[in-house]
Amino acid sequence: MNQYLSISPEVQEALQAGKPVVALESTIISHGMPYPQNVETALRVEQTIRDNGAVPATIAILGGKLKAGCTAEEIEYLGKKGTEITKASRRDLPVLLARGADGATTVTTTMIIAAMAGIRVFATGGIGGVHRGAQQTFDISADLEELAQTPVMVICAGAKSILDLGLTLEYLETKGVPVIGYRTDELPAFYTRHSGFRVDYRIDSPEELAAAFRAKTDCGLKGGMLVTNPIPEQYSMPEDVINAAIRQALAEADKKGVHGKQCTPFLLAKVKELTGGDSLEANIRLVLNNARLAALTATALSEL
Ligand code: PSU
Ligand code: MN
Repeated sequence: MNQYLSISPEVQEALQAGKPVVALESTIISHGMPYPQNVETALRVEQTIRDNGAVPATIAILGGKLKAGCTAEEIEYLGKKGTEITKASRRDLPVLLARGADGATTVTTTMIIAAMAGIRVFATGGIGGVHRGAQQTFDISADLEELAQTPVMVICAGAKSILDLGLTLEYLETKGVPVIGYRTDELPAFYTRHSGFRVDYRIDSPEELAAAFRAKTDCGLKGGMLVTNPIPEQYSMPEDVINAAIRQALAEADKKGVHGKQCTPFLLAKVKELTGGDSLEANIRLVLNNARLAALTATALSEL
């Protein structure tokens, strides 16, 4: 095992016994929600995974260690420090580790660490993708390249339309990443169930999700699989409200010249500010919904 990886005793024991484990990211804690709702949500997500028969592994970089499985105290620390903790993507790992620093893991780095630990299923809110205007800016999230090369199933609620969802799907197609709709034919757009874009396949059960992922890895096809699970109807937001907020956020980012790794956090924070508590509530609900599906899928996978 590599000297930087630190797996919690509970996660280690579960993996050795072949029990289901679900990875969780920490950028959503440190950068995605305000304190204390971020900590409360992270702990509720862990509990949801336990209630559905799996072991949660919240992933982060702490003191130069790649942690697979954080304690409640570590989650509190990640939530309280918030944006002071570096948002860590693939390119950030070498220097953070060499310095013994902390990092909040994005979808990319959570996949990397999950794969190192032997965790195959990961639940989150939304993934990064191809930004609008990427033809000029080249702003394409490293999450897409990670999905192309690292064998982890990512269960999310789609992607926010701060991104160019059409180009994001094109990129994933080129890279050979299966995009699955869970009980839907349409790519969900995070806060809403609809985007107008079709997914590659609709799958209706955790067992079939597990079987598809198993087939992919059995054939030695590299890379992950993207499962998009729509926000439950009763928590989804009115499309006009969310689209107006996204338009305004994009216009402000453009005016301020926001770019690079600040782009996604800026847009997410602006949308939240403009939609108030409603979007936070929707965000919490969809993450819990993904955690449940991930636990059931990890269980199905452990039984194959
Ligand atoms: N999209 C969301 N919520 C998030 C993120 C993206 O709807 O919290 C976070 C995730 O951690 C994701 C990262 O992996 O932002 C992508 O950042 P970037 O676009 O800079 O690659
Ligand atoms: Mn980017």
